[in-house]
Amino acid sequence: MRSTFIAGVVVVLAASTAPAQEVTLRAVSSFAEGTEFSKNFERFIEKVNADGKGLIKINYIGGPRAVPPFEVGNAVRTRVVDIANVTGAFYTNLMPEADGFKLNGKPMSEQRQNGTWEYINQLHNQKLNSYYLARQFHNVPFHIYLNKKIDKIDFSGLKIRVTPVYRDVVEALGGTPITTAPGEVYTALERGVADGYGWPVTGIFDLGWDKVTKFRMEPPFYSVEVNVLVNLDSWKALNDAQRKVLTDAALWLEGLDSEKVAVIKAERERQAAAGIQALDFGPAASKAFLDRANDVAWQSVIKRAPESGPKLRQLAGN
Ligand code: 173
Repeated sequence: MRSTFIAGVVVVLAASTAPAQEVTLRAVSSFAEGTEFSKNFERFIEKVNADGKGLIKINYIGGPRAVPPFEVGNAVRTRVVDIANVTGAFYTNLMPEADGFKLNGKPMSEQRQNGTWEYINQLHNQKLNSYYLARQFHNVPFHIYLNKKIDKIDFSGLKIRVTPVYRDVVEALGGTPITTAPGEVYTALERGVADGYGWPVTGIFDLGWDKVTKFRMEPPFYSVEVNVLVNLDSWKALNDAQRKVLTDAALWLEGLDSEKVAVIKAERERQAAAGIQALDFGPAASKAFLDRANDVAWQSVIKRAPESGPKLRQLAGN
């Protein structure tokens, strides 16, 4: 009793006399820990914790076991977490136009200069009560992976696992979309619930999908976007020095995209070595697919976000 009381007094004194308080931010990722789309965020956390010693610290809670992927946007909006690594495809319920970010594959250095970052930051301020700290993977495209061979780019009769990223194009080409989180892809393929799935060119080995994948359809399309968002109240509560640690680390994180050129090349070779066969229908069919994929995606974004959709398209220039 007596010793507990004394310990309590000591703690209170220590807290009130501490000079500059180190702030701790709680972080989650919408992708599994240690996998392709979490790895650079995890390096970012290490950097912030090293560079920000005594000023700012990130406490990484983890991946989808902590917060389900499609709820991460809401968790950062409501400050259940302070910082999140999440793709816009997972929070289209709160921001329909987030589906349009995949249609801008310009480097972030350019997007920060031409007003795109600023506009997308405003959207996040308003709709997600968050600050758009960084966007990663602008130079990493998506593919449709299949277990049934097709002889032209037509998904009629095929059930394809999607997120909002691939839904419109899969439907436009006659497929039946089935939405799942990444954590359910393996089982859906193993059980034949899905005949294929959408996913970036990288990362299929992380969860063992190579064992349940036969084909990768060409061409690659769109542009991966995984964002680092900070709850806006958490952001405003930081001082300038703390914000600088985060901003400097964010620019460094965006710069890591340059590593992806080599990673993509190695990944395609690894897929071939694992027996995953590329289905390539030649330049004309590929161009027709890319045009269609671009058109249906913009139409869908503009329909759901009549004000911001056209603005995003103008900024993307496609
Ligand atoms: O397929 C997905 O789950 C998805 O939409 C996505 C988005 C960005 C990176 C990886 C996957």
